[in-house]
Amino acid sequence: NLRGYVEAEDAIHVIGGMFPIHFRTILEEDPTSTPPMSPLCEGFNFRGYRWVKAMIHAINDINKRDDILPNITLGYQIYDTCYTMSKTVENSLAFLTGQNETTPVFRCSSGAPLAAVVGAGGSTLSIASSRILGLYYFPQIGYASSSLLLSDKYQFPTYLRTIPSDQVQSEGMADLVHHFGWKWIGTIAADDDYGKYGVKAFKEKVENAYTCIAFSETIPKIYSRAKILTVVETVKLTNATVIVVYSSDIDFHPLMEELIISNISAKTWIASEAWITSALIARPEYFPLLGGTIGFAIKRGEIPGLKEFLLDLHPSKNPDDDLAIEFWQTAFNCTWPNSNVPYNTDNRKNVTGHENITDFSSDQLCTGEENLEDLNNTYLDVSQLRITYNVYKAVFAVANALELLRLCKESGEAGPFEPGNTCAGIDDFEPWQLMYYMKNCMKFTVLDEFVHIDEKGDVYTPYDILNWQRNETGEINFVKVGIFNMTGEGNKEFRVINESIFWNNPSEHPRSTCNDNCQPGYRKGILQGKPSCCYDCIQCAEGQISTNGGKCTACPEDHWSNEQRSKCVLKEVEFLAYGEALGMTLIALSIFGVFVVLAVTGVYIKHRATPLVRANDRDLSFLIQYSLIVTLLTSILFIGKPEDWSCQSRQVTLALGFSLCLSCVLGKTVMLFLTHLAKNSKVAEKARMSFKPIFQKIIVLLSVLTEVGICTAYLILEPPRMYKNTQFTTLKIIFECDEGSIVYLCVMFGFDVFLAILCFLTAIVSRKLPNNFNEAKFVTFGMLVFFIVWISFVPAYLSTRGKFKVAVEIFAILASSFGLLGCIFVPKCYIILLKPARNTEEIVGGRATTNDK
Ligand code: TCR
Repeated sequence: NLRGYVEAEDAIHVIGGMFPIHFRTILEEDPTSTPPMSPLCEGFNFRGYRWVKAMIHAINDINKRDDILPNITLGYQIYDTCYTMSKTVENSLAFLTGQNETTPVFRCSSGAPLAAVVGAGGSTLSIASSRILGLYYFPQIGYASSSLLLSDKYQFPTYLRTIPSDQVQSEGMADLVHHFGWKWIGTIAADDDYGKYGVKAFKEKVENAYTCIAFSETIPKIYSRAKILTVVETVKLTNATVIVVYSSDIDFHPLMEELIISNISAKTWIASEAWITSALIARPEYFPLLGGTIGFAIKRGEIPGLKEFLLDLHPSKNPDDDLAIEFWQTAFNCTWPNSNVPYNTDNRKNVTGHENITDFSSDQLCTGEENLEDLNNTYLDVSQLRITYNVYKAVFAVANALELLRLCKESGEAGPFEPGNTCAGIDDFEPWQLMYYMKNCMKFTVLDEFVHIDEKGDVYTPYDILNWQRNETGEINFVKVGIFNMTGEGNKEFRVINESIFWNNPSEHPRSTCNDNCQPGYRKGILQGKPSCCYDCIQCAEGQISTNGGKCTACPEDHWSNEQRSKCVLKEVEFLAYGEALGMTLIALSIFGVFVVLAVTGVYIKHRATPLVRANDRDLSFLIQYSLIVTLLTSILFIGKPEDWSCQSRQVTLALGFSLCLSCVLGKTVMLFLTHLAKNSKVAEKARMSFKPIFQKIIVLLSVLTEVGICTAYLILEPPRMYKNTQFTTLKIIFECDEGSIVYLCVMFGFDVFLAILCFLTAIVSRKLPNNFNEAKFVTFGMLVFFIVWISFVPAYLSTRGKFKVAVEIFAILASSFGLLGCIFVPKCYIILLKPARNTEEIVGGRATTNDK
């Protein structure tokens, strides 16, 4: 233990300090057979020793100054925590008793008054000591304890610190992880209040639906190789490439030793503040594993004169200074003559393969001539003064409070303390009185930096984001690649310069995901019992797509998914097109039919004066020919992409065409029928004679008008519409006509059928007329063809789909038109053209030519 009293003329106030000057205590096996003893420590911590020196340097600086605590000299009393809880508790009790005994008697009168304690290193230690010191309202100010727990002023009423809470650092780490899009992260925490609460805060901030924790391991506090190996195994097996380590360097170091043996590579380590610049970890031999590490470091500071102060050390200066001797022995690997200060021992089992207590001490004696300046060692490295700077600030914080306390009396004004608004005297005050100033008035300036410690005892200082890179000589450089500054809840600044980062990874910017993203066309499928970042990729269902491997979405109505389910493509449309073979054939047939009809018309016009043409009303014949042209041409309306107009016109034109045709035929057969009847009765003869040709046309007119009426009603009330049929198959859209009202359709065509039946009946009755050219017989044939075609049409129509349905209908139209054409006109043309001899009044039946007088 270091007790230093600066020579003083005036009052001496002692500031206590607790630092981890050693790494660990030597565990004793069997304490019951001897009186209990405080354990010894081993593993000299150069960094901790530098902190000690920084505290002493700060006190010296204050003592030298006139503007703060003039004429008052500060002293110090520093204990080694050996990085263990038991030592820390023991030290805290010693502070309170003022003795090296562990009997808690509050503030012994002997010795100088103790003002406050600076320390104690890690969070767990600060928590332990603060619980004891807090009982007496004893001010304590930490320089490295960053656990969130310490912000709780109910539990730790007298704890202040010059390091920001890990709440801030965890927030920064989460931002970092989100910044680089890492989704699958491992965490390793030291088994203490720093690691556990730090990782907890980190997890709370980082975990969401897209970011998951791959594993959470802890590093044992008491060295255990078996436990460390399980952590190594996890790191080896995991597919997470980003690992957050929340631990102090001292705890992380043994794990590092094992990790380096197991040849793990291509991981990116995220360092917490406690090991990012640690010389214990940042060693060139660890670079293959830890190169590219990114981490947070609190603000760096420069302390003038510290380097010289650190160099001002020699064991011969003070023979009682065991630490100086141990320092010298460890730094130069020699033994100081005539001293029994041990060094370089390692009593842990198995740590580096050595089973038993090991003493690495060398037989070489130290000469005292060794040159400190040649020493390349973390003790002398003043390039990364971060915690060291915090120590310096902490000492100034105490001095500042003391100064305020002193000024109270000096200013002569009323003080804050009950009763009677008194001030406390600088020579005799109670710790809680100093605590009053430490709590309420913590705004001061250290080395030109303004420091503000808030009511919770917390500070907010910016963090540097550092990246480990190797320089030419193979040493590790901590390159600043960004900053993180949080000045309160929700008020933060995060900046990283991606380009300047070195990655320890073959692929420049490491990615960390449990699974790769799903391919387009696939979606994420939950895996039972796994975190949401791990999933199966499942192909989207038909008709659904995913463009980025995320969600499957349904395609719009007239679209369908492609084979890969990566995009929606227009559905193939189906209709009977003009261009295709079937369509062209049908058009050709109908045009051919039209030409035939025109030819017949031509023949009729040319031979219009002949009896055969004049017989049984020439006008009706022309009308029939005309109507056949109409029906033949309507088939063209059925071809091509259906539109509303074509759907509406096609059936109606067809029905009208047929009704015209059939009514004209009926006009003829009625005449034949009457002729037939006239053979047998006088009355009928009379009727036939009075049946003027005009009546035939009236029949035609009435029939056509009736049909027009039906069609109009149909078109107005429930007209057909174009319709995209997507029900029938999912891959195609069938363009077809929705017929609107089936009832109207049936009535419309039913009327045609009715006319056809009438024609048939009248014709069949008159088929035996003794004529050379028996028109009735051919009409009967024609009607038979008509019926056969349309009767067979129905089942054919109902059993086909899509464009073939239309083709069937066109086919029926063409067939029936050709049937009528063939049966009614071809035989006549045959006679007119080829057998003109038979084209005479007698043969045709002169009486039939009544209208051509
Ligand atoms: N807070 C740690 C201890 C620690 C530390 C350090 C130890 C911090 N930074 C640097 C050695 C060196 C941050 C704790 O336990 O709270």
